[in-house]
Amino acid sequence: MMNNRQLADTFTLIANLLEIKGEIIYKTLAYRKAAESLLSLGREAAEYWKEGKLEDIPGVGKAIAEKIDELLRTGKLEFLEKLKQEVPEELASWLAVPGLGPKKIALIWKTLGITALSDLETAAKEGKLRSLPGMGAKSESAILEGIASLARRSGRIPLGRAYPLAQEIVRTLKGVKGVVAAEPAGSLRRMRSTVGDLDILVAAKDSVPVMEAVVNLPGVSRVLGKGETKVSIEFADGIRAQVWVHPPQRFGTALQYATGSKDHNVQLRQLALEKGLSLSEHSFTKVKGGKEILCATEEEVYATLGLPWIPPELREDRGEVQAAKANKLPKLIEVKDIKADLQVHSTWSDGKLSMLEMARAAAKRGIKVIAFTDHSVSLGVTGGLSIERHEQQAAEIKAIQKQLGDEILILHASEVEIKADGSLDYPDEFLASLDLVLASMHTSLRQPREKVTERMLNAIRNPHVDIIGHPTGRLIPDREGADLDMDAVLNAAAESGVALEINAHPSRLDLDDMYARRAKELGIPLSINTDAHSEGDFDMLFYGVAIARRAWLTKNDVINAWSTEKLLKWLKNRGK
Ligand code: DGT
Ligand code: CA
Ligand code: ZN
Repeated sequence: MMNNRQLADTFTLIANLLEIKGEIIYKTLAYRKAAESLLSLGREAAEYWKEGKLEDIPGVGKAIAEKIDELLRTGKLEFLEKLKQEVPEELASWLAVPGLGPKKIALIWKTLGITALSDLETAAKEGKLRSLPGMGAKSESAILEGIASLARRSGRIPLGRAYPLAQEIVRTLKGVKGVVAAEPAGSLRRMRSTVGDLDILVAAKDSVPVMEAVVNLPGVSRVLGKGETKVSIEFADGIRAQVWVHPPQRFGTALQYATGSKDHNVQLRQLALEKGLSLSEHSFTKVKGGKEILCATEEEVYATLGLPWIPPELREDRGEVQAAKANKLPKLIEVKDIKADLQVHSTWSDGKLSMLEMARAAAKRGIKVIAFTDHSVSLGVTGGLSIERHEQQAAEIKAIQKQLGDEILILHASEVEIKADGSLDYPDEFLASLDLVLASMHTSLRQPREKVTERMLNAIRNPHVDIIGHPTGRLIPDREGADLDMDAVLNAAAESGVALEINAHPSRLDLDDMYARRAKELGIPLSINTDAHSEGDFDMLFYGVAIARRAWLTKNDVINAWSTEKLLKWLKNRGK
């Protein structure tokens, strides 16, 4: 049965094809709205469907509900199938090329009769686009540059895209006859913020039915290679995956090997040799005599080397093997340790739900303290708040706090814009009156290094600022962070005592693990926040926690894992 992401992808595809077809924007909006709503929904649409309540989903009216119903019942949509006959599906992928809109796409397709992106590139190189009406040599080279930048950035896959896909594959493979276990491995299991490809490990005696199931997974467009125990596939959107099948009694060594990283594995093989063993993906072998030692679990692999099991997030050859040897692995933070969410938005700025709805959604997930950090006044597009509007928000907080009692504590906060000149969006007196101040940059991120660093230092040194939100401002996959002098930033943060955020949203994951680990070493408190704009966003918390684990953080290092008393005391010491 289709999940929310697949439904959303279907509606986005419809909207894109309709636009290329030349339908007025207004007609495509309902599909885009539905797609967006499905992606941020806290529950599966299929559950609403079973209850006959599809129209309860925000942004879903009668027409969309009928389409969801058809998709859930049949896995197909007659409307879309017809549309694809009018407008080739491949054209939708052209929309990802910067500088190429639906009108131009339709023009090129209709005059040149091409639908593949590679043909578009060839046509541009051959100078065939410049003579089309309304185009010229300039727009032709812009398209070429756009295709090139697309290729550059599609190099690695955002974890937020790869992770749900891997879960789906694993779920399907677990249902295949004879499969004992199926687990994601590779950089995805280590929870890197982007991954090159997906690696999936399956334990089964017979690999044939698994291979069969893999090549028949929904969305597979090509089989890149198929051996006896390994198969590589490519999905229509270019994502590649390899699935490895090993007998259950050898699953431990296989999973360990495929999880990597390569450098971590080199360390383990070295350690094995010191013990007179050679380690491969199949087993340990005694160097003398050649006797095999099989490991069904990873715990056995590490135990054979005299080590405790090392969490996958640490396996980057950054001292984890030495720490394991000395029995000094950190007790890594877990999702259940997180008690506070200190960056949350509501309808007071650009959030989708009211403060009451967001607070309830957070409380349902075990959160005890929630800070509403609606945007500040200069970020006009998000409905940033004037001081006057803040006063109204404060009154609403008071009222809903009464309603919620001790279910959850609400903090009146703000995500204050660090403006291009380094000043903050509100005067100090007002900042001092808030329960918490999170300062971030959203604009002019491409300032030169010195300027943007100075701007950040200014915010860090402001005694009213408690947390720096998504410090580098990067967006995965397509925007690099500001060109900050991170040494200067971290040193200033250590000095001022401000906390640095690990923004949990998979399009941010900012700070990333390396900086977060350096921050910890400098004694800087970290803050993991969802930056939720909708209920579904709260479920992205685990991505942020994973980055924190990759940074070796324990619950002491993260202010969101502190008791309410300790957190409030910390804020109080900062003058709140
Ligand atoms: P990625 O996909 O670029 O994000 O990174 P990984 O770590 O997933 O690497 P990948 O997909 O090339 O290979 C998956 C795992 O297979 C890797 O984490 C460790 C293992 N592996 C690959 N090549 C080698 C190798 O040459 N030696 C060893 N020991 N392990 C390897
Ligand atoms: Ca990989
Ligand atoms: Zn933000």
